[in-house]
Amino acid sequence: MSTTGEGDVARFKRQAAERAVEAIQPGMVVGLGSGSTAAFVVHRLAALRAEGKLTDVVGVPTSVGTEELARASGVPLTTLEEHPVVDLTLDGADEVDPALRLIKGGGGALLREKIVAQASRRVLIVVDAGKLSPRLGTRWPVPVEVLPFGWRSQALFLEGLGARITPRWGPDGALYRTDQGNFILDCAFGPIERPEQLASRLEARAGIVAHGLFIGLTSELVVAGPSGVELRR
Ligand code: ABF
Repeated sequence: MSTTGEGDVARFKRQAAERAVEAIQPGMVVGLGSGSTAAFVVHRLAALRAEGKLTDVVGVPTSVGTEELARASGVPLTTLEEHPVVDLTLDGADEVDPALRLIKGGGGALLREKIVAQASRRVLIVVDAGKLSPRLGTRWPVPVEVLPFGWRSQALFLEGLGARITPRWGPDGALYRTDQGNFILDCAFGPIERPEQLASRLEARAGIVAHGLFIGLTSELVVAGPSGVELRR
């Protein structure tokens, strides 16, 4: 019997990312996601550029971290101001259900990731098979980005919706700040029966800037696991 160790997960992420990069066509404006899987996308794109391929592709980064990685790798960047429509976005996820609904934001970049996804003609989500879940909320909390102003009121509101709240902390021992300077409340709802309904309630609340439920945004999923790399629509 084979086991799936840490090294295997990294390999699956790389394999899925490399397959996803095959969807990039010359001249495209490409949304560059955040996280370790999306980092494999940036590395692959940089390697292809070094071979003289896809040299006219430009990226829209979804986080300061991805922007820094792309710059360091020599991948040219643009902005949504210059290109308000993105041809294709490649991004990771924390949890994916059979309807290709997602939980994202474990890395804290959920707001920019959602803005870029909503600005994209096509969104390709790239994951290792360990991210697949029968029901969202089973294996990951929903990250909710809140304004610092009134954040404790938002925590009470979220508890009222049934969540167990963990404010996210940064490595400096202070509350974690997103690229926009906001806080994140990780909300463990348990398996979520109606993600659309929960998303609507979160979106109706002032002070909640973004949430990690990505619904109706995934065009395709590339998933890699012990049985190979698979494309799902
Ligand atoms: C981003 O990175 C996030 O939305 C998600 O939280 C995370 C996935 O991380 P990794 O690819 O490192 O598993 O896509």
